[in-house]
Formats: sequence, structure tokens, C-alpha cells
Amino acid sequence: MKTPKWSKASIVAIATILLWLKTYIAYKTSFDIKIENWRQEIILFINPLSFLMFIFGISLFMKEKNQKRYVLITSFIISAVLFANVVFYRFFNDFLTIPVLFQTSNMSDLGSSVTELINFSDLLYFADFIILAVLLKIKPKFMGYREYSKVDRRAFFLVAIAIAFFNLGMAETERPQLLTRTFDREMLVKNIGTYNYHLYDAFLQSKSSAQRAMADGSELADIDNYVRANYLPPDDKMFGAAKGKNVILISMESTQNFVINQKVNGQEITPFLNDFIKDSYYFDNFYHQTGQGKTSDSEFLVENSLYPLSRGAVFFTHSGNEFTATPEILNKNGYYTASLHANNKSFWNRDIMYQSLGYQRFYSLPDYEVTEENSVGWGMKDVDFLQQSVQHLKEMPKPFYSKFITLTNHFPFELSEEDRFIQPYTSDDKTVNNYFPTVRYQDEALKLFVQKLKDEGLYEDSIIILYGDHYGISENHNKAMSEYLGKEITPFESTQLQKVPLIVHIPGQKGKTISTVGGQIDIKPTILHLLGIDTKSDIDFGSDLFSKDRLDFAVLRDGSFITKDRVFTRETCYDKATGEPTDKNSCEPYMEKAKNELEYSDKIIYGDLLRFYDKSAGSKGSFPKSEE
Ligand code: GP9
Ligand code: MN
Repeated sequence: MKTPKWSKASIVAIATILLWLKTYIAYKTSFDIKIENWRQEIILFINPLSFLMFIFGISLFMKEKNQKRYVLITSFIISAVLFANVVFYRFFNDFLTIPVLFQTSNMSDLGSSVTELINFSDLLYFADFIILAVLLKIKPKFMGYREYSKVDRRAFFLVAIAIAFFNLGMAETERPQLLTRTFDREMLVKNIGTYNYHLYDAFLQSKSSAQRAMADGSELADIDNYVRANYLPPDDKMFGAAKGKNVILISMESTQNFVINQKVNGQEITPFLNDFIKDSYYFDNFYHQTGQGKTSDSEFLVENSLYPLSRGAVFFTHSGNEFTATPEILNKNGYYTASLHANNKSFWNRDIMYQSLGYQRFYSLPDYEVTEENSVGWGMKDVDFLQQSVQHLKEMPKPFYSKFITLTNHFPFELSEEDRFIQPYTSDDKTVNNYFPTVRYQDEALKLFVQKLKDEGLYEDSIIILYGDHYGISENHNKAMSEYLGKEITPFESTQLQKVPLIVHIPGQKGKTISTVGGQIDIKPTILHLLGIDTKSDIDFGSDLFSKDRLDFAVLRDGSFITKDRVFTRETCYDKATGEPTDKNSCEPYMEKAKNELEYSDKIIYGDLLRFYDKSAGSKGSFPKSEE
């Protein structure tokens, strides 16, 4: 009896299943994707499926001959993409991105070693393709072609859509804001799958390419005028006060200003910082200005004196732009520049972005000895990270500019028992409770670090700048926070909670508390002026925190702003003295300025406008500069 056609396996199903399983096997054997629980394993398993169903499903509209051809070619292309990722991963421990494909330095590294990276057994990556080709050739009995009705096709795509949503839903619960924040490639691949990840990457890329293509240098003229008008000359006494000194810049994870000089359960939260402040400059009206890019946004602000974007992380979306960042400027001034962070180098796309910022070296995970004992929560503990880093500092050419990114005080604020120097707070909010002991732990790590710098003779030759990267306690925890602070958390108080500490230690100077209103955007000109480097012709939105006649002003990324005596947030103008809403007119003079700053800065990033800027010509230069 003849087998009815519908009972035969279709080439579409065979190709989909083969590639699906192959992708999962490749995930498990060729990439180092960390799986923390069974939900993540399920996500990983199903994530290639919806994409493959869509892509092979297109062939359901084709006649037999075309369908075979399409399935075979598509299967080959997808296999090749997977294989390219495997090879790239062997070398760079990272997934491919479109900008990376065009980054010639990366590719030439890879090119020279490609023969060493590929071996005969790699043919296995094409095993399914070979099986498919053989099946099509010998036409076994169990395989067949049939025409699909509209209903069949509809059902097929509905199932594909359902799987895609199921995947996204699970991913969203595991990693909230996965797509809007785009933090880590490994996480993206783990959650949406390698193929969807490439589509997403292509989407981001084409969006920013289009915006870039439409921009021209004439747009810079207005921005340049604005920036010139806001430029503040440095204070004579501070300009060059740290000339030739090393710079040790420390980003303190999730450290808000409210912990400084405060106690919990009767114990100091930051005993070391409270002391250190006494012989440093301490800015107690200093705000973080980050958006969704969190730590990476703070780095962006600090190095470029530009605002991050309102959506996504500029470290991911515009890493190929032209910048004039602090490391690049310092390289030209004889400094060695390095960033140190004991985490996966691709997190926040740092490995790529750091090249655009001009960093000469990135000390990341492989540069540290990380063990089970010296790790907690997100990874290596701060004490060990900072201690091991001193060795790196010693080996660097001098003077150096070094940036440290701490990690232990990161949500969900996990800590080993032996590192608990103070007890948690006692509200019914675990996050808030646990925040205090991890801040205290970080404080201890900083104390030991400074001690080691002294022991190694690095302290006297270095300026140390500490800043909080962004908030640690979000508005979801207002209840416990109001219990701790003993006041209601109004929108006004929420804005005040965006203060982070900024501490500048200059050897030989006593320092003092400075209460000018400022933000992370002001750090670049502040540092450069201390080192005796002029910033007159830089496009900086911030200004030197030591300058006389500073305008007390900070804009947050959500458009809120703070002046000497006003806070403007959620369309309401508050009087700082009382914390109560006041006449909107008194905020009015600054509204335009806040809006302009954010818009101008966004324009620079979206249009990649700094590529048109001729720094040597400065403000008197003519626009547009021709692009090399
Ligand atoms: C990761 C670290 C933390 O490398 O910088 O990132 P965050 O979640 O704070 O942005
Ligand atoms: Mn952070």
C-alpha cells in the first residue's frame, strides 16, 4: 500500500530539528554559557526554535524544487553563521557583532590565526547540512513533499509565534529589561538565542547607521556655541595641582550619598570613607546622571562629559562613534591608560567601547585569580579585586590613568558571613536591609586598597577619585527607605537620593567639603584641569567642579534637574529649603537649559558628530571638517 503523503516527514521539519539540536549541542560544547537554574536551561534549549521555524517556514510557500533548494542553502548559511561564532569565540571568548566584523584590528588578529583555530573535526558543525544534502539526493521513503494549505501554514506560523513569545516571556522573568537595556551579549544569546541575537544586533546597527548617515557637520555649530558659552576657566590654584601624578579613579558600585557619615543599628556604614573625606575634597551635592546603561552610562559620562542616552546603553549602541574621551587625551599627554574590572570583558560591550575611548589596556577576568572562595554574588569580591590590582598598577608605565570598577555592592547585595562587618538593617525589605553590610564591605575593601597603595609607594604619587556609579536602592523600596531615613519619600526626596559621593584626594592637600551642585558629567574637565590640561576646545557639557563662579546645576537623564535652591522633577518645581512644591516659574529659567543639554548631547551621539570636529581649530574652527 502506498503511504499517504501527509504521513511523510517533510524536509522543512527535518532541517529545523537538525539545526535546532545542533545549535543546542554547540551551545553546550563550544561556548561557555553559564546556566544557573533549570529555567535558564529550558530557555537555552528552546531559544533557537522559533527563529528556525520562521526562516524555514518561508519555504512552505514554495514548490518542491525551490523548497529543497531554499532549505539546503538556508541551512548552510545558518550553519556558517553558527560556525563563525564558534571560531570567533575560540579566539575572543565573545559573540560576533556587526561592528566587530568591521573592526579591522580584531579581524586581522583573527585572520592570522584562523588556521590554528579550525580543525578537521569542525566538519561536524556541518553534519546536519551533509545529512540533509544526502537525504535530498537519495529521497528515502519516509520523506516527502506536499503542498501546504493556507490553514497548514497559518497553524505552523502560529506555533512559531507562540514559541517565540513563550521564550521571550521566560527570558523577561529571568532577566527583566533584557532588550531595552542590552547589557551583555552572553546574556542575550542565552536568552533569545544566537540567531535572534544577530537579528537584534543588525537592527540596532542599521538604526544607528541611518541616523549617522543623515547627520552632517553643520549641526555642530550650534552645539559648539552652546558649549563655548558655558565653558568655565579653571581656578588658578587648582589648575595643574596634580600635574604628572597618577590617577586612580574608582567607580563605587551602587553607592549613594545617603550612607556617608550615617549609621545603621548604631554602627557607621562607611567608617573608612568618613575618615578619608577629612583630608580630601568631598562633593556632597553631586548626582549620578545615568540611564538604562547603569555602570556603563556612568563610565560614559565620566570619560566624555556627554550624557548617556535615554534608552539603551550607549556603550552598546554607539561604540563605533568618534569620541574625545579622557583616556585618549591623556594618552597624548604621556599617560598610560587602563581600566580594571574583574568581570567578563564583553559585559556592557566594554571590550569594544574601551577601544573607542582610547584605553590602552583592559584588565578583565583573565587578569585576575578568581576562585570560589574569593567570589560572591556577581563575581570577584572587592577586597581581592583591589588587592590583586595593585600588582597591575605596579607594572604599569608611569604616570598612569587607571579606572577601577567595584562589584560586590551590587543588587541583590549578597555577602559571605565572614565579610559582614555590620548587621543588616531590620525592615521587612531584604534588599534595603542587605544593602548596608555590602556598602560596609566595600568601604573595608577601599581601606585595605589605600593601605596597600601606601605600602607599595604609590599613594603619594597618585590622586584618588572615588564616585558612586548610580543608585543601589530603586524607588520600589521607598517604604523601607522612608523607615530608615525617617521621612516620607516624595518625588523631591527621590531626586535627592540620586546623590552619589564624589571624593577627590590630592596628596599634600587638606581638602574640604564643597557643596556646589554637580554631576558625573563634570568629572572629565575637573580631572583634566587638575592635571594641568586645558579643556577650552573640548566639547564638554560639564564644567570643572573647582572653578569659581560655577553655576549650581545638574540634569538627570530623565530630564529632572537640580539647581542651588530648586529641584525640578515630574513636572513639579520644588523648593529645596522646604522640600515642598513651589511656583513653577522659579524653575522656568533652567528648563530650557536642561532640555538643550540633553538634546545637544543626544544629537552628538546619534549623528556621531564628533567625527566632524576639528579640535585643533577649536571654537574658531570652521565646520564641517571633512571626514577622513
Ligand atoms: C558589571 C558591573 C555591574 O560589569 O559593571 O553593572 P550594572 O548592573 O551596575 O550596570
Ligand atoms: Mn553599577
